[in-house]
Amino acid sequence: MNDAAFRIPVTPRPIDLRSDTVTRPTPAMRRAMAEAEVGDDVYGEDPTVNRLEARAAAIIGKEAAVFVPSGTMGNTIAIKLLTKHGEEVICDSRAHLFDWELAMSAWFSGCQFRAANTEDGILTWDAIEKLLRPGSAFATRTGAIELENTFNMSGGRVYPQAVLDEVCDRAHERGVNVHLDGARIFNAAEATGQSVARIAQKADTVMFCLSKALGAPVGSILAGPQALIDEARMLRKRLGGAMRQVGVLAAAGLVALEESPKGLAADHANARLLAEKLATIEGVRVSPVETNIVIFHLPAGVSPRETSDALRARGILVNPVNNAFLRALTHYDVSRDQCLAAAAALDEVLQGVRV
Ligand code: TLP
Repeated sequence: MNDAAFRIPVTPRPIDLRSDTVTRPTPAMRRAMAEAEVGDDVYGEDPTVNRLEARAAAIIGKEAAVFVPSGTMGNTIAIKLLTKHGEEVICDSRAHLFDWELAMSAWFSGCQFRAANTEDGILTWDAIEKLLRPGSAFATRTGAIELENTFNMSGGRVYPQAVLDEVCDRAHERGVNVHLDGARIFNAAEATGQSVARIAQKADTVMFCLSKALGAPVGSILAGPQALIDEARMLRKRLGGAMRQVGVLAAAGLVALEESPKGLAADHANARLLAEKLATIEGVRVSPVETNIVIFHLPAGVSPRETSDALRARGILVNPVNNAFLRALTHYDVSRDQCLAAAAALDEVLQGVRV
């Protein structure tokens, strides 16, 4: 079959900036999926999954890796692995794991979260140290620290490597584990020029998503020491996340791992362009853009929900995060021109509001 067979016709879509999760698989992914060699992965017999896990472990620089259906499941398993029931986990108060995963980690691990407020999602050792608890007759012990890189809700901010390294080193001196939610770690690597392995080097476990900026249709990776990943397989099964001939998905993940990082520079340039244009609109305030996420505030009194609805009517999808701001993400299914069109549409909508 030639490439054209894998170019699935789709009805024209709006300019979708709601997330980088909305991408559709590339022709190369669809071809790999159709041709994937498969087996029963619960028996460890799916050769494509085995290849993906080995390749992912090598790229992220950990001993072993396991393919999980979602980032949420990867984070959930990591917290369970790194903590004992009843311990605390320190994270940022806007961390995905704390704010957007329906308290799943607390539910599954029996942990309580001690969340710190930061300006930009970057947790420093100074902030963490104040919240650490060694465990006593009166206060439960801190079992793990969770860091998110890039940090979603501050606009894809990248951890300075020295801050990340220091948190891991100091935490380990205190016998505390560190989990890195690296859903978009490849964006951090693109922004800093560091390898993903160097970024994740000192974290005990790292989760990254194939299905966000890398564009695979499904799946995330949880990586860490072999013994922990062996246990992670058991926890994945318990959560109902062990799949059978899942090489059809892993095949897309392999293409995403090898090919998609090459496109991230363009996504970041588009995000910067979008931010630049939005910032020229009267009353719009844009957070600093380091990767592919643009967070912007509207002029005082203008509703993010109503603005989102007005943009939708013009074929532009952008989600309000709350009553304060909206979030737009660039990815390989949006072009430079579509970013310009989105900014122009917002300008038009806000002019209507001002009249
Ligand atoms: N993030 C999604 C939404 O859930 C908000 C998005 O559109 O950005 N960690 C981080 C940092 C994430 O941004 C996400 C998803 C996850 C974990 C969870 O991944 P999934 O959706 O695969 O469970």
